[in-house]
Amino acid sequence: MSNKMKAKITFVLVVLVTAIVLSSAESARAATWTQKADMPTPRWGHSAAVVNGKIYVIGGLTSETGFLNGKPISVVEEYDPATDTWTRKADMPQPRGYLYGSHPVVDGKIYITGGGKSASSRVDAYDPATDTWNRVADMPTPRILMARIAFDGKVYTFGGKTGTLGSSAPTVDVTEIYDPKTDTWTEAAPMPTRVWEHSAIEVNDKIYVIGGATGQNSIQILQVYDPQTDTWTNATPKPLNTRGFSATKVCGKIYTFGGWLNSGQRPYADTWVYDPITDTWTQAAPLPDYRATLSTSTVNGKIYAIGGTPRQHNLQATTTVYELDLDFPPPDLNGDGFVDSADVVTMVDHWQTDEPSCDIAPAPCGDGIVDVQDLVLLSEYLLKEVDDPTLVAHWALDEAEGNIALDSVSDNGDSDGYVIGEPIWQPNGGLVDGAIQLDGVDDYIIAAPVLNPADGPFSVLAWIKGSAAGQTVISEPSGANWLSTDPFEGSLMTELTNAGRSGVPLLSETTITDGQWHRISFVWDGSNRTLYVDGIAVAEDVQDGLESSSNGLYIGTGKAMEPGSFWSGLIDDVRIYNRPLIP
Ligand SMILES: [Ca+2]
Ligand SMILES: [Ca+2]
Ligand SMILES: [Ca+2]
Ligand SMILES: [Ca+2]
Repeated sequence: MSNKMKAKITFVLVVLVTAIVLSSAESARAATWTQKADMPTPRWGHSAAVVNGKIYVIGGLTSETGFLNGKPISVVEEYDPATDTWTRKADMPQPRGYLYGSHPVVDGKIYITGGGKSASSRVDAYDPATDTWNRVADMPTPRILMARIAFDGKVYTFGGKTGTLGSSAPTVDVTEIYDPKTDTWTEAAPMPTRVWEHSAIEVNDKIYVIGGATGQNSIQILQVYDPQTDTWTNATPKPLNTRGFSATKVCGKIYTFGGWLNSGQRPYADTWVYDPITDTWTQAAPLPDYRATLSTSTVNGKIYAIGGTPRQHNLQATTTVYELDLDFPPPDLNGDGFVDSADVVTMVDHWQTDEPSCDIAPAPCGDGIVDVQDLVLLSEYLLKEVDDPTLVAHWALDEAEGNIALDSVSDNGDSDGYVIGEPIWQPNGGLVDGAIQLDGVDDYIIAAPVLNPADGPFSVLAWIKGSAAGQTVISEPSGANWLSTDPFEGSLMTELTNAGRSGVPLLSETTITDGQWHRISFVWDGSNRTLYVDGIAVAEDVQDGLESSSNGLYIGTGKAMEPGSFWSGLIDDVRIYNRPLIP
């Protein structure tokens, strides 16, 4: 170890000791929805914007029977999440409904584009600092039900409907951009697929235009606009096609809530999360109630879902405010179930880098640099029980008898393993408490599927002690060998690879069948796959996706249970996380 590194670690330990003494943080909590103070004015089809940590809910429609009968309103209400209080602000100059989603904010001013019952081209700017309204240049194309987003000091608007609201109102493909500096509009490349009741969110300089409807029907589509090149591409659409949903972003991921399949259908409560880095969708805690045409806003990493309608007919306007407190994992960076000195060393190894799993502060999204702030936050978790929402399965293998290997994560027993072939439990012979000893002939454990490798970044880890090459630690029945050894040297390898003919196994040159305990792991971070042995990366390559599979898992035999693929030796503490680790 260099003197520089020693100095770093010494410094780190001083910070840690100080932080532990001062710390009074609670342990991690689970993702939960909480109902907050009702909005004074019930509404649906409104829109919201965040300025200086406060949410401004603007316009929308009141309860009426029938979609076309909603009455637009001009009411503006400010919600302060810090105090859970509402304040009435200056009305819009004219009532407007059919807005949906978020209003763009540029330089602290909120821009309300179009809307109305007949499509309007009017644009008003609201300044929360002075509680005043100011009309600006009209949009070229009068519209309702468009998507809009602020980016790089401009307001981007996409698609929507023009004319008078109704089934015959034409859907338009226009991309129109407003520049507040010059008070002018310009046109950009139109949307490849014209949609309405969609949403737009910007992440890393790309604008994701999600879902919506063509004609009367919602479609599965994710159109991506690049403002730098004025070009469109398609990405993986949300698995559930919806319109009238709402979207917001937290820590570079897009969260979408509710919406409906089509008019006349009951709204969904579903929450779908898109990760632009991996181009994958996952589900998260659903809304507490069915909602369409709601607004969602993010303040300090928490999401506020406001108003909207729970019904398909007789569109009842609501006043509800639900807060989603997201579930961020504890800084157990190496995935051993503890936050301790090993994690401190990992953080120090990534000091002054932008390693995402170490960049935890300021919570919840980090700031692109691993520094003292991150270490102080890590120290708040030291010596506390870790409740990790990203741990999706954990077979401790601490049993003393029987044919069930308990999964400590699932509370309904769904992922408990069935132990076959009469292997020998070793309650005192494991690396972490007990382990299981397999005979290399017909012993293995089978478990239900816990994670689809195609769904997003994940890590799989195990302690092993074995002595024969060609054997497998973890595999998927009729799928891939997740962690196995090559038949010649007993080096760690994986068959987890992308779909199609370009997929090849990843082989290390590190022998793990030397009869010693080794911590072996596979990590896919969304763009690279890496094999680790005892904390050292032993093989890595670029891999932008992994093949979809959900057949379950074998522990201790190969995907086809070939003779020779059965593990002869000990296996302990098998863990699967749905995030990338640094094992
Ligand atoms: Ca740890
Ligand atoms: Ca940081
Ligand atoms: Ca046996
Ligand atoms: Ca164990």
